[in-house]
Amino acid sequence: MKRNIEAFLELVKERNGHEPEFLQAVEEVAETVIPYIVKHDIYYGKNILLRMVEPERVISFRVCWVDDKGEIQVNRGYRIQMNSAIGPYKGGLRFHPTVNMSILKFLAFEQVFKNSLTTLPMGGGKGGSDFDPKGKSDNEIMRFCHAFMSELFRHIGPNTDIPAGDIGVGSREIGFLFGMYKKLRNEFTGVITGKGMTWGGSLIRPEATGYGNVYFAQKMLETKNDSFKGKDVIVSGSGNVAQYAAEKVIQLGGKVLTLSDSSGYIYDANGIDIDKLAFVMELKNVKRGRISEYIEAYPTAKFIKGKTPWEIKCDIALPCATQNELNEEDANTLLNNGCICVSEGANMPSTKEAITAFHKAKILFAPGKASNAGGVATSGLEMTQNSLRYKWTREEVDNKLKDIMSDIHKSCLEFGKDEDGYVDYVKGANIAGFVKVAEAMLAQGIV
Ligand code: NDP
Ligand code: 2IT
Repeated sequence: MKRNIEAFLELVKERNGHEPEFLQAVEEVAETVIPYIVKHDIYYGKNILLRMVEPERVISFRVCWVDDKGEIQVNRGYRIQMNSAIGPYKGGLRFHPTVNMSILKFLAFEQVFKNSLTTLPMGGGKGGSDFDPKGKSDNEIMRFCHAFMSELFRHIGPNTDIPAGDIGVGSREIGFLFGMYKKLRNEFTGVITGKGMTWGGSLIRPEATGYGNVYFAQKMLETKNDSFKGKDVIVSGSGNVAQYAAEKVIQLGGKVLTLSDSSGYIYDANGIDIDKLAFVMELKNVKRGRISEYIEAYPTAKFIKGKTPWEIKCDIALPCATQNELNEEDANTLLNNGCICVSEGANMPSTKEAITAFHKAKILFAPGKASNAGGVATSGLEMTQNSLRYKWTREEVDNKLKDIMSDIHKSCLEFGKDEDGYVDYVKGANIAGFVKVAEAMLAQGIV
């Protein structure tokens, strides 16, 4: 078995040696899925995983735009159309200076498994740009988004590829992107998700990733007859996912102690309550400020510059910022402090070594492709409402989201339970996600 996995990874490394994040994501899947393939004749010898690690299509393009000083700026735009076996390509757009092929291929690869887990008919894709929205004016953001869409529009469509938000792409950017798509195509379709409530967006989509992550963690805690009530919770990030994860934790009776951004973290020993969270939302989403400004409003809290929040003692940790933000040392600190549950809101926030430490300690650990799938699942619900030209209520969408997270949890139990009863949610999510895509690929032949 070990040899099978090594031989596969050697081949993938030969082709993608310069893409560390992509290789990291592939390695994690290969280690759990190859043993399953070898045991099941219908998949064995069909090179399904080898086909899955090669994107169906990679689009890379130039994005030229003019900044407020009248200078011409040039950025790179991408869309990775990874796998369309079970539905049109679906996945977010990331605008961040670190965006490159490795980051987007890892995200697109993860998205294929995640979307499969949602049970909705969505293939996987991801895109974005090395454009940095930080410090840009609204007009600069608009000009960039319009320029980006003036090329991307040829490659997407409501039945082909449906982008959405991710880091650096929120409701403001989605508006500008949609506006240019509509103008160029002269049609109003649900080609992007995360739209505003008055023009085709779904209720609960802004909340969905963060809420979904907490619903998933709740399901994991229930297996131990436990809950969020009275728990100390640390959250990283202070963007879309972190904000709504924090909101749901507070609603369920947990105490949120931290939030962060790329400059450091804030620690509020009294807990970040709903009023303080409203302050953070205004600070981040409207004023576009830094998390350090929290301590100006709440001076009893502390700002710890240049660090991540994992050193704070907690029961539950929700990493909701970015990839590889939690390493082995952080994992050991969390474990030594008595942490019982880690549920990933971000994509691949824990390093491989950190996950090994969590598994060794046999705590509850959920990989992002399972626990953050509520965002894309609700995007799927937005697509359905757009096709039906209909709008479900907040409660209807929230109930569907809860059901989907509960179903994903069940799938993880089905495929992830070890002989000693410990649930390896990484293995469970990878195999459950794989099976559905593999069946579709087998049925459709060599294409
Ligand atoms: P936002 O842009 O709204 O927020 C990102 C947050 O993460 C910010 O607080 C940002 O801080 C912080 N961050 C970003 N990069 C770094 C870095 N290199 N080091 C430290 N902190 C960093 O993005 P989202 O909340 O939407 O996304 C967060 C994570 O969740 C990502 O991994 C994304 O892929 C994942 N995700 C998002 C979904 C969605 O629906 N939006 C769905 C599923 C997963 P700063 O402002 O300083 O950059
Ligand atoms: O990583 C993700 O799942 C997202 N950024 C959301 C994708 C989507 O299509 O809603």
